Amino acid sequence: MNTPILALVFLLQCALTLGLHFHPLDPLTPQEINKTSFIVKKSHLGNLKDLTFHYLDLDEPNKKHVLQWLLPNPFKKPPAPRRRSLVVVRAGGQTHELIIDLTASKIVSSRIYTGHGFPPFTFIELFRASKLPLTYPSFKKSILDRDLNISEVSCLPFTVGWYGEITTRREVKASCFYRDGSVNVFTRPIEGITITIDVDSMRVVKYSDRFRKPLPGKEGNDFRTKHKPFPFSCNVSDTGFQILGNRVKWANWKFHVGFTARAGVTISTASVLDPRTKLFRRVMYRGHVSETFVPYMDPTNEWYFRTFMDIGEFGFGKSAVNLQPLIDCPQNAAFLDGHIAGPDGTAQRMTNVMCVFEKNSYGASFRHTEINVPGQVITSGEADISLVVRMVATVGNYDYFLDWEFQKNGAIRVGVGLTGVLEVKATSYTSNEQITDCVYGSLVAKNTIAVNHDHYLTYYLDLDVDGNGNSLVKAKLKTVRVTDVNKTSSPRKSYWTVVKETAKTEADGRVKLGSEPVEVLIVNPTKKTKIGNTVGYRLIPEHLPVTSLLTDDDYPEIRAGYTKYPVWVTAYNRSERWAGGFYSDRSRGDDGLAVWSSRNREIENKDIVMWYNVGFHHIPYQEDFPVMPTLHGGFTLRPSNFFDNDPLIG
Ligand SMILES: *[C@@H]1O[C@H](CO)[C@@H](O)[C@H](O)[C@H]1NC(C)=O
Ligand SMILES: *[C@@H]1O[C@H](CO)[C@@H](O)[C@H](O)[C@H]1NC(C)=O
Ligand SMILES: *[C@@H]1O[C@H](CO)[C@@H](O)[C@H](O)[C@H]1NC(C)=O
Ligand SMILES: *[C@@H]1O[C@H](CO)[C@@H](O)[C@H](O)[C@H]1NC(C)=O
Ligand SMILES: *[C@@H]1O[C@H](CO)[C@@H](O)[C@H](O)[C@H]1NC(C)=O
Ligand SMILES: [Cu+2]
Repeated sequence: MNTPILALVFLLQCALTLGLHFHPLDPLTPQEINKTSFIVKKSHLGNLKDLTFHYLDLDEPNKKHVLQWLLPNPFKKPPAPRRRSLVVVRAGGQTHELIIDLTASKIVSSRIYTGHGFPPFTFIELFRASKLPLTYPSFKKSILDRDLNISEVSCLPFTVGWYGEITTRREVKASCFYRDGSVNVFTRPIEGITITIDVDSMRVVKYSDRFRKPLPGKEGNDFRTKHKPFPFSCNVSDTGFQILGNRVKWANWKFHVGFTARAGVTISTASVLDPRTKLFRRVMYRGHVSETFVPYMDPTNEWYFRTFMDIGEFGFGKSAVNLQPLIDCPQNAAFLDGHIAGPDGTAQRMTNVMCVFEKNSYGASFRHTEINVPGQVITSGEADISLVVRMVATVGNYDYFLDWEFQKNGAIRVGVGLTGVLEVKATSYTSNEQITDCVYGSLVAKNTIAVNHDHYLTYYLDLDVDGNGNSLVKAKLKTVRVTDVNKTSSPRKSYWTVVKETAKTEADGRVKLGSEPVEVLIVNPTKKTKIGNTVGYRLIPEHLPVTSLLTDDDYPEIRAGYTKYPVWVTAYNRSERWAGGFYSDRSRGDDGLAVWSSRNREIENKDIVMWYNVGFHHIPYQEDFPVMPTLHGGFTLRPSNFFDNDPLIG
């Protein structure tokens, strides 16, 4: 361990070269974002028409280099990985990928992307697309014909997916809603109209007005709370947490928090203290939500295309909201800002988009009462306090809570909360008893069908349990019959036992949960506990797994084939991060988790990545209107023979 002097040298070294709490995975600073766009604008691309920044993020340094740099060795410390940014711009009708070396202030690579799919939309594009219908003559006529007032119409651009077209362009389809004094825009769709917009030229390229449906009323659609936030004090513990730059230290955990336009919160280099050795041991190199997939189950002309990939098409970081004290985060929360690049490539501050707080579950993290010691009643236990890092992404109508929760027992819980307003469709029905045909959803209010759909939040989990070399183990519970030979010795006829299977290749890394009892573990086959068990972490889903019910030949399924299994384990590859592909707008499923996994690489005792789909089949119910009470899901990664005993006892 460092002596105080060594620690001081180390701190001075960091402070001098890089800023006091530098970490190689720190998100780009506002200065670095500005510098990147400045360099791009000065290049040949600066002369092209419509230079727009769609992606601007840290070009993640080589993992080996990062890990070496993080080793606590102040004298032999290697130079910090060079700061580089990865940029995707659109200019002259093409998609350009660039890598900028920020230290040398130069472009180190530049190429035109010619594959399928497009980068995320910018907010300016989405804003302009939302305003376009309001000046489009055919639309104005449709609104007038419906006896509606165009000043009270709001349109929203929806991404369109891919349905086998040979050539595609960057398109959105606008759906329009009638406010008429109401704040819940999404509950009053003007049904029957589809407006296709070419986003590059920002023109309406197709317009159809096929039918009319009654406009759902305003009654009962106000989602504003009538209650004041309840100020409470939760005197959780006196340990508290420390945030130094992007590094967080709390109880027995230390980790790094980042924020990117695409993923939102990222957790990196999470390590947990071993109470026996007093050393931190590695658990996870990087974790974040990688893609979301929200396909609606209505195949009709106005609805079939609604198969959203919110992270690749919009960005969860870009959609992050300012968190509200006492509602989104408790009184004891610390709020953190993030920075993203705007469409012009300059840094934009996103204030209070993350919060960090200690959470008291008001359960015990353990307890025991012992009454069998003569003359004594011995009771022990501890309050269950954990540390939560939270963000909320509001993507159009939906709001997603995303939590990373660090527990003193060594577990990491990932929590997802779904709330917001459902995407609804206008109908002439006012009572469920009138409905005889398929309406593709539930009548949740008069003239209002909430359409059936799914949500899949796919988590990227680069676990490095006690080192890089990890394996996937399926611990299967098998029923054993007590054989005739033993009949006389045991009245029992059966029991269950555990049969462990280690996955060899990526084909074994696709795990169907729920069809048989099985526990999924990521182990380090080269590390054992004192008494010889293989160290590992196991996955504990909070709900029965939800996987896609679409047929394999359906286009949304071709794009999101990775929703067929809840768990995937792949070989680590720095470029394989986004489950639905990097260019997921109008993607064709040719880049993405399912394709990478089909390479069938070896995954035994290798650097591996686990992917977990937190899925929801959403059949809407009346209580989901006008705003949906938060629905929770998630999973826990829990130490399993990682420690020598209960880390809460130490
Ligand atoms: C980045 O550029 C924008 C636009 O020029 C400017 O407003 C902002 O202050 C810059 N930020 C930094 C940290 O230099
Ligand atoms: C249309 O709405 C606008 C703004 O909401 C209002 O000022 C105007 O009077 C309305 N026009 C008609 C014809 O109702
Ligand atoms: C919280 O702690 C403060 C000061 O330690 C104390 O005055 C207050 O009563 C406590 N509140 C609760 C709800 O326990
Ligand atoms: C079953 O019987 C065999 C032979 O008698 C014995 O070796 C074995 O230990 C017994 N197993 C159990 C579970 O009792
Ligand atoms: C890493 O992933 C990229 C994208 O899938 C692929 O092109 C490349 O061949 C992979 N590299 C290795 C070493 O597998
Ligand atoms: Cu839903």
